[in-house]
Parts: sequence; structure tokens; C-alpha cells
Amino acid sequence: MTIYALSSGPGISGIAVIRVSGIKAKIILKSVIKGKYPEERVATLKKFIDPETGELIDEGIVIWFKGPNSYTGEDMVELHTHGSKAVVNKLHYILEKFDDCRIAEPGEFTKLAFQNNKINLLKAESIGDLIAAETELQRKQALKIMSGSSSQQFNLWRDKLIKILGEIEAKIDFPDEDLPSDISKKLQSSVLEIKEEIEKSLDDDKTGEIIREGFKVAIIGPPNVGKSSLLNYLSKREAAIVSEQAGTTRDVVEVHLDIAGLPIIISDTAGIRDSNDEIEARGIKLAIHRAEDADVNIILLDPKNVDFKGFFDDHISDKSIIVINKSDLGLKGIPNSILGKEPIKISIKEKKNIDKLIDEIKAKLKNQFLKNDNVLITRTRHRYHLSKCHKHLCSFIEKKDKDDYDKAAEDLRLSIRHIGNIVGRVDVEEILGSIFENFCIGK
Ligand SMILES: Nc1nc2c(ncn2[C@@H]2O[C@H](COP(=O)(O)OP(=O)(O)OP(=O)(O)O)[C@@H](O)[C@H]2O)c(=O)[nH]1
Ligand SMILES: [Mg+2]
Repeated sequence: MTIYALSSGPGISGIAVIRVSGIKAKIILKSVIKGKYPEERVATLKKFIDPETGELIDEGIVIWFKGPNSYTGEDMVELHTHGSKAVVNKLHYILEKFDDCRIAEPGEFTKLAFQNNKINLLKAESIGDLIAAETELQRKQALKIMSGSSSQQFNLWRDKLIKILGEIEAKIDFPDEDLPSDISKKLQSSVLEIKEEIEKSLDDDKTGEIIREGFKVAIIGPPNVGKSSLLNYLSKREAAIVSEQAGTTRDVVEVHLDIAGLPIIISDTAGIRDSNDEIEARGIKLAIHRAEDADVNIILLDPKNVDFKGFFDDHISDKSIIVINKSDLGLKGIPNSILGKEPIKISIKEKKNIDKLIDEIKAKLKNQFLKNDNVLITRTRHRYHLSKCHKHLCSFIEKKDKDDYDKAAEDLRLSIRHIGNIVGRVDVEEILGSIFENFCIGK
């Protein structure tokens, strides 16, 4: 099967890139250009034609990648045309007419690259992350994973475990061989070491996942203190309705922001108070959930709404930033109990001190999540498999008796399988290979 797709994204643009991958790529390119076939990997200016009528469609650059030296590992072609809807549609129409040629599914080029062993699963995922990256931090993280730093670590653990399994399997298969009597202890301590390293990686405050998805910041507080005004100010648009009526916001209003390179999902919520109004009460419940779920809470008050009883008292924690808005109205009436908590005093109306609040958000996120540079896990999928791997290693370590070799080997096999799942490598042959390598069987 040969696939094609517009790789440069929809919409009018200076240049559009259509990629074709598969066995027919060469024939297709031959049919849609005039003149000599281009050299491999050389950008060449060509006229595009309709192969049926010979009609000129556009003029642009073509590049021919002969497999396996291409992104997908198959024969590939790139057609760089002018980025008009009409040109792109016409070329799609022509490509569709070739036998065994169809439009690619989402991510299919990268899937092919993975299936043809051009990239591992982590790299495939991080290419997706890089394309989706909205902020510097996300770009850097995606690029780091793409360049293979975490794959290396996962593969290193996996290789070590495969080696240990090799030794254990040899012991099971050839019990008469002269293996050292303390083999069990030696293997136990090697596994213990890996287990502890994995433990450290798992204990990472989920930084990688949070960076990928965005830090969650919730604005909470009593009604009418200016929560929606703050959201609108930070997002530079009228994302939420602002009014002098208390109880305006009911639903959670969410906006994605880039604050100094940090990906932030900020939520405006319903003002929290005792309410008999059913809909408002539902909004308040949502607000409380959002506050619990957030990485940072901005607790917004104004000089008239500084009642800390109930909810706010309970919810002040390391993740809260206490802010008094409407400082333009004077700060009279703020009790010492609140001043003692050193709130940031802002005025959205007069655009005062909001930079201080932003600095505090950044500082909080950095302290909480960006302490560790060595992030390995960026998806729930990685965490799931690494935790499972860890669980099986713990179970291996509990098996001290020599009679438990069979079961211990199974624990190792499962842990290897889980770690292999992260990078996309699950291969029994490799384990067999390791036995041959280490014990010279057959000599
Ligand atoms: N004086 C003054 N008024 C402000 C300031 N910020 C917001 N307001 C006003 O306060 C009122 C309430 O603002 P909102 O942003 O709707 O408040 P809220 O907290 O979202 O209110 P609810 O959604 O009802 O909980 C509006 O009339 C705003 O114009 C400020 O810094 N100073
Ligand atoms: Mg509001």
C-alpha cells in the first residue's frame, strides 16, 4: 500500500508539502512531473502535471528519498507545491486515482517509521509532542525525549535485566553447570539496584506528564472578588463574563496560556459561598473539585471579602497563593490574620502588581515541579509500565529461596516485558540471545 497526505497542515500557505510513502512512490513521482527523474535527496524544481491529460498543475520542488533512507523507511517522495487549496486538492485527486494508493491515517507516517524500526515508540510519541508543543518548556521536553535520553535509560535497565534473566534461565536449564553458589545473592543485589533507580524515577511529582499537559492553576475565591477579571486580564481576551453581580460565573472557564514559557491551564471558577440556588451550588462543587485537582490555587479575595472561614481555611496549603484584589479601593478592613499570610495585593482595574502574581506562580511551579532535570516519564503509559516493572522486581527480590528460581524468572520476564513496552520492544529472541552470549552453549 502507498499512502499520501498533506504534511504541512491545512489552510492557505506559501508552500504546501505533500508526502507520499510506499512501493508506488517512485512511479507516482515519475507520472506527475515533467522531464528527468530527480536525483536521490536533491531538492529539484519541477513542473507538476496531470498524468492523464498532461495539464500543468503547478511548479515546485520535489525530493526523492529511496527507502530505507527515508522517514518511514519506505520509498518516499515530497512534493512542495504552492499552498493553495486548489493545487492541493488537485494533487490529492490525482494521487487518489493510483491503484493501491490512499490518503494516510493520522500519524501513519510515524507509525510506519516505528514499524520499520526507524524510530522507537518513545521517539514516535515525542515527535507528536513536539508537533503539539505550545511553549518553550514543552518543546524542550519533547526534544529531549526525541533525542533519546530516556530511551537510553529504559534500554539500559532492560538490557541489564535481560542479562540477569539469561543467567537465571541457564541455571534452570542447566542445573549441573558449575555456577557460583552465591549467584542468587549477586543477582538479587543487581536487581535491587535497578529497582531503586526505577523507584527514584517514579518519584518525580509527575513533572513530565504535567509539562506535556500543562500546569493546572485554579482561581478560586468568594463571589465578586474579580476572578473572571483576572482570567480575562491574563488571557488578554473576554474569556469569561465580568459583572458587578455576585455569582456571575457558574461553569469552570478554562484558558491555555504561555506564561514565560510555562504551559498553564488556568481556570476561572464560581465564587464559593453558601447558596440555595441549585445551579450555583453545582458550580461551587465544580470549583472545589477544580481547586483540589489544580497544581496551584490562586485564592483571590478583596478587602470586602476576606472571610477565611470554612472552605478557604481548609484549602490553604503549599499550593495556594493568597491574593487581595481591588487594592485601588484601599486596604482597610483586611484583618491581621490575613495580612500575616503576606498576600499579594493587586488591582486588576489599575493593572497593579499583577507581574508580582505572575512571578509567584512561576516560582511556585518551579519549586514544585521543575527541581528535577532528569525527567524520564512523560505519559501515563510510561508510568503504568514502569510501575508494573517495579512491582515485578519487588516480587523477584522477595524470592530468596533457590527453589523459587522458576517463579523469580517469571517475575523478571514480566518486568522486562513492561519496560520493553515503553520503548516498544518485546522480543523473546533477545533473551535467548543473551543466554547464548553469556554461557557459550553449544560449544
Ligand atoms: N475597583 C475594582 N474593581 C474590580 C477590580 N477587579 C474587578 N473589579 C470589579 O469587580 C466586579 C466583579 O468582577 P468579576 O471578575 O466578575 O468577579 P468574580 O470573582 O468573577 O465574580 P463571580 O463570578 O460572581 O464569583 C466587576 O464589577 C469588576 O469590574 C479591581 O481591581 N478594582
Ligand atoms: Mg466570575
